[in-house]
Amino acid sequence: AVGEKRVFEPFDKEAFKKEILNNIKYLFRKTPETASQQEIFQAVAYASKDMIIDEWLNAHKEYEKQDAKTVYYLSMEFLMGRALGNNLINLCCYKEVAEVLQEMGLDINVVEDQEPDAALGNGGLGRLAACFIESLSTLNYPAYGCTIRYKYGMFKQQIVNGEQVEIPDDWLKNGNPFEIKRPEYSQEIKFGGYVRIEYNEKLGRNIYIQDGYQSVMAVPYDLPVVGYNNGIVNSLRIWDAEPLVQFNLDSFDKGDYQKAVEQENLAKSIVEVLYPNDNHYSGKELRLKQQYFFVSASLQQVIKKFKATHDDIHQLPDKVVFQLNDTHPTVTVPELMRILIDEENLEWDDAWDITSRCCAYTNHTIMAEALEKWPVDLFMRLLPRVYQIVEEINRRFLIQVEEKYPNQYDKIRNMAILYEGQVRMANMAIIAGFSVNGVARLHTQILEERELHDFYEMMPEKFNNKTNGITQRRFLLHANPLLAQWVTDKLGTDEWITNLPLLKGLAPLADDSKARKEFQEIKYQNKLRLAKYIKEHNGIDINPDSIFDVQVKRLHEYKRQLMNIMHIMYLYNQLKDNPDMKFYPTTFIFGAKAAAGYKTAKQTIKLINSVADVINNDSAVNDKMKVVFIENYCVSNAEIIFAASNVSEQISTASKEASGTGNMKFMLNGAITLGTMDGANVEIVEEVGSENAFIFGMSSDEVMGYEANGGYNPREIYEQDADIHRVMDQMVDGTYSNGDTETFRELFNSLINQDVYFILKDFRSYAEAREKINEAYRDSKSWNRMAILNTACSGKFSSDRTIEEYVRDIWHLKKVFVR
Ligand code: 26W
Repeated sequence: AVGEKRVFEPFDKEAFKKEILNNIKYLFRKTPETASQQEIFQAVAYASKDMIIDEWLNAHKEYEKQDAKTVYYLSMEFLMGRALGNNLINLCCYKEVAEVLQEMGLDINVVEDQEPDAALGNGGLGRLAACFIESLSTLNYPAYGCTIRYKYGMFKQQIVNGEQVEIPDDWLKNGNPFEIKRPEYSQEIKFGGYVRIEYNEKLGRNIYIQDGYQSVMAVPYDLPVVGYNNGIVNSLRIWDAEPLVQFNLDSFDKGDYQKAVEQENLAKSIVEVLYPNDNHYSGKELRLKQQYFFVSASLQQVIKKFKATHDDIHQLPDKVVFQLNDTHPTVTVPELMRILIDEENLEWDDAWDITSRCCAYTNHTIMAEALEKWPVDLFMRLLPRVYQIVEEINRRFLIQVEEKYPNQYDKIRNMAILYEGQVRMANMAIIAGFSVNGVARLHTQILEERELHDFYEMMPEKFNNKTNGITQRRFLLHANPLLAQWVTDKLGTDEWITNLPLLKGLAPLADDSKARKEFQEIKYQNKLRLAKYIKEHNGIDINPDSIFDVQVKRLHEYKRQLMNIMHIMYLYNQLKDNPDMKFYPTTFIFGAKAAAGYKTAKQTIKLINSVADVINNDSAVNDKMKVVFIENYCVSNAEIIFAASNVSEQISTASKEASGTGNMKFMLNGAITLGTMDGANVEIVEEVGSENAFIFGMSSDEVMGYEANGGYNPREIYEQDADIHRVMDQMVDGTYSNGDTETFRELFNSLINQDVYFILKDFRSYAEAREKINEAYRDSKSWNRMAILNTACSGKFSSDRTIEEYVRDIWHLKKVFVR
């Protein structure tokens, strides 16, 4: 068993039980019999935190002793999910704690279910950050994740009358047992005002002073990030905002009162809520405030910490690296310049050299609407001194461009930071940093050859690829204990937990009929678990013997959930016309949140639920197909869903999905990819072999070719393909809207006029691939063979591999060992 392998102190069950009982008593004045489930969760969480604290202290003592270089992963989002289960797993005492709880008459799954998800993120980018810091700890690297302590995380989704309703996520309402407040590291953050210029005799130059500003206090809380069985605990540092001066009730000074109210409001508003936009920029002032708030706080703290033990600031790049998770924290660049010039009194060239050797940037999307371009007037008003520095960075860069490409104005148009009244954050990140990376091979190639071609041509040495990955500790060991145990038994070792490529050793079992039976039985048990979840949460009965065909991810047009549901409408027509058609029973499962203001996405959710309503209530087809929309798709239910899936829908328009990481979680759990040649799907197919995946649709080159010519004519397909015609018409003839013809009109119009994402164009090829998959499932021998091979070939997609590549090529960290 996993826990027996604990490298450090053996786990003391009796002591742990006592600790839980004590916590129940001293925190809540209760007994296990009278405590609520939430209180029991808290008692267990605090007991586990006590196990973490020593390792946390120890690891940091060792970092300081070795003066180890540290990566600061700066991200507006960390989609952590629940902590308890994973902390216990990484402390190697999950089984033992489960036993302790059982002896107390408690079920560990029920206890875990009391914990709210820490949903400080939207989707892929935020979950990637969470996997990365977990891998960093497991691989013994000193690291901090830095972000905002949002009062409200990603909204909870309810479906009412088929429509998405957003419920605030009050995740801190019962407190957070794992966090520790660190008021001693508070930092003042200044907004607005103006810049006063003064001549300084000693420096022999002008100095710049921000005056008339408003400020807030950034107060950090630390969350432990436990490494797997290695005694390393890093921190996720989440910044809260507090007013600088507390209300002084004795003061009758009106000015003070006014100021106190303003500061209170500013502090409250900054950390109030996570923006629920994924892949869509909306130039909101408050968002820029959030960005500057957590970046400035993190940088100020890093510099103070560095200076406490070093006297030459020029050595900063030897000890510190900032990884910018997309452009959201790019204000790091001018803020670090500001600190070095205004506070450390460096000259520009010195400051620039240090800044560029400390900053590296990751690009996560080529979607044009995701690009952050702040209006200059807004930027200047909010961050007057920082803006001056942006201007100077831009001015100096354009001189270089002019030197290298005289009179080539297209170069300036493409690469300038300041252009047409906007501050283009991606350009600043690329120009300033020493590294620019994409998140899958195809994505990086598109960046180099197209989106960022001018930059690539000018500074090719900065560009590199880091194909994304996922942590197997959460997405196999915790999410799928049955499969995890099977893998350990078959490999005769549990070393895959920290060395995922060892899964390759399972490949021969694909040809072993006993192993295939076992694998199938595990999948079946996981399908029962998901069926139970769906029954409890959606009230729908599903058939565990049916194919579980699953698309779970953010709702976005480019991800083409619409193509999926239209194909289900098409299948339904076929089954109605031809009841004896050969068709293996299938449950089509969706999970997706739409950004609150994204109308097309919300209409798509409505369409999926409306189709589900009709189909699930039609007894003529119910033994063959069902459609389920799982409410509130999030990290905690994702773990249950991946484990239970047979088919992984990865059907984005080729070139649009930078990488995808859900695709990897499905693969790891033995689901077969039905996908386009997009993002990391390309590398998944390369690993598992094209005979073990179902690939369809246009290539990224074809897509980009059409785009260069202004698209294609979808109306032609509508006119010529009778099946598509019928499905399209059913969107607007009331079939799925109780006779109303307008509910889905906009979806219909967008398809027939533009079809920006080539849904009609790829439809036939998708239909063929789905038919093949339906056919393939009948042959359980070959299906389970494929499924085992998917798990066996998923070793590349561990975030451990990704992190080792970041360390080797970008961060240059050294492993730190404790004890
Ligand atoms: C400014 C609004 C905004 C918010 C979030 C713009 C862009 C984003 C993210 C970059 C969107 C995102 O999550 N991208 C996803 O990143 C994953 C991790 O690299 C990839 O696997 C996904 O393909 C990519 O869509």
